[in-house]
Amino acid sequence: MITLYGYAPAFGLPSASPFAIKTDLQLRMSGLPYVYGAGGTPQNAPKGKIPYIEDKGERIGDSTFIREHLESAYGIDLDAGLSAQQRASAWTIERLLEDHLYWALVHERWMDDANFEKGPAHFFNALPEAMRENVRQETRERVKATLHAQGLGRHTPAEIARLGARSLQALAQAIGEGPYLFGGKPSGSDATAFAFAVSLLTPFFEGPLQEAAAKLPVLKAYSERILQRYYPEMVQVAA
Ligand SMILES: N[C@@H](CCC(=O)N[C@@H](CS)C(=O)NCC(=O)O)C(=O)O
Repeated sequence: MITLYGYAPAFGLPSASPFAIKTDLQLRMSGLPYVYGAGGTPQNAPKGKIPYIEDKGERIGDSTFIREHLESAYGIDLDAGLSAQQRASAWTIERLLEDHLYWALVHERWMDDANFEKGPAHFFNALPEAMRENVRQETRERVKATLHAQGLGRHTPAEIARLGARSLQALAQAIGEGPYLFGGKPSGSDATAFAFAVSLLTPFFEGPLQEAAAKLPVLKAYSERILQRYYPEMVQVAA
């Protein structure tokens, strides 16, 4: 049985991590049986990041490598029916979301004081009180340094918001009439698109990126469509 680590509801979302939401949805798309594992933290992960899975004693980190593993080990193709050009577009969309929009999301959640206090600051609640505040602030500083090294952190908040909004608009254009990214049938990159759409649409965090997402009805309709199809239990809870 496959065990998925790093997937735990937070901030009104299925998971705090869009990458964990992506992997969870790709597991649902694959139809393979799996369970959620307890204690999945970056510290325990093979690559120091969540999500990761354990399958028949093998631990695999990174959502893209997890997908590769599911497809090769179980003879699945989450992009079945897509042309070579569509597969290339799928990869391009995933890279836009995971390697660009993600960092704008991190900026909105970690660098905005109010969002940080109600969101990521709680990641450290389980630590002993004597060290909690230090680790919280050190981690926030580390995220700031990572944003600077990645490059987005060198821009002003308004510039970051502008770039992030362009990526969201590009995603909405790519979905277009839908119902899915590549027509009538969901494929692998819909998991990534869904993960980032819900992560930015949630009103839990406030800021220009959330506002930009909320202005794109295509994103909301698309997320709801995927929720209905793959997360009926959540739709029932919300109803
Ligand atoms: N390329 C990775 C990215 C995963 C990732 O960035 N995970 C974040 C949470 S959203 C994480 O674990 N960060 C912890 C850290 O950087 O220390 C994937 O696709 O799985």
